Amino acid sequence: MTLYQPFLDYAIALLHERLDLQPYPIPTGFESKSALVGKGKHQEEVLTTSTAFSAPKLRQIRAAHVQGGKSLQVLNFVIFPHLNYDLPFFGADLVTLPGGHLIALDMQPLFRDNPAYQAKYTQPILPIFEAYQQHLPWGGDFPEEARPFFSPAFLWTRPQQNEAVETHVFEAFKDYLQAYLNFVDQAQPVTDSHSLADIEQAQLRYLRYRAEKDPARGMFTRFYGPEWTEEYIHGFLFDLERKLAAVN
Ligand code: DBV
Repeated sequence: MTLYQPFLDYAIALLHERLDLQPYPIPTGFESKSALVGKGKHQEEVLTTSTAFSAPKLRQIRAAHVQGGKSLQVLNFVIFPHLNYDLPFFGADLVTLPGGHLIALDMQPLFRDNPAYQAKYTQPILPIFEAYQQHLPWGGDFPEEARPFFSPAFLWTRPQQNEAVETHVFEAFKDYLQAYLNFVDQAQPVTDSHSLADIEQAQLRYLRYRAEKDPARGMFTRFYGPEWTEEYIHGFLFDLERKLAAVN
């Protein structure tokens, strides 16, 4: 069992329980990819597996799980709502590298500085955020240009111990995901054309930023080469532009 497998198992079970899940296509060759990394007794297999679903209000629910031994574990899990809902993105970036753990967990807003949006999608999460923040202190520096994409309930932390990940981070992940699914239950479709245009712009802004600045690009390129990596990023991890191009 690897560090983030219980997170993924929990998420999939909860999603099945609460949503009408449909399979979401994963491009051929990207469901699972492995490489041997390092030399001699440091050699490790690094396996990246992908999981994806859609649901009535959610365009893409997807996970990338990287397993490369004790000091290389990553679960990147993102939910992209359909473009006719004002729902935030669910974003979890759970990263373990030789230098330690790096945890980012948030309901990433479409409209960061809009008070009505914050009242709807951030205020209800703040008590959860505050309950965990005392155990999981602020993780320090992160890219200034990423700030608009995170809410005031952004849980950003660099725990020292595996145990903190297995306990506090896991509980926080469960609470954020449940709270997100409550928002999904309540969400009503947006029909006003101005609002729809604003949502599409906000989704594209987020998606372009993440595809362009993907912090895993270097790692994937080292393991699997640049062609596989770019296709994985644009054809699966952050695929909205491709999907829009395909229908227009
Ligand atoms: N990050 C991803 C995907 C990953 C992934 C798809 C599948 O978006 C992994 C893998 N994140 C990953 C790795 C690192 C980080 C770091 C491997 C470590 C990179 C390294 O140290 O070499 C949140 N993730 C980070 C960082 C942040 C996030 C802030 C530190 C980056 C830095 O300091 O430069 N989540 C991440 C992020 C956004 C988000 C940047 C922006 C909107 O939602």
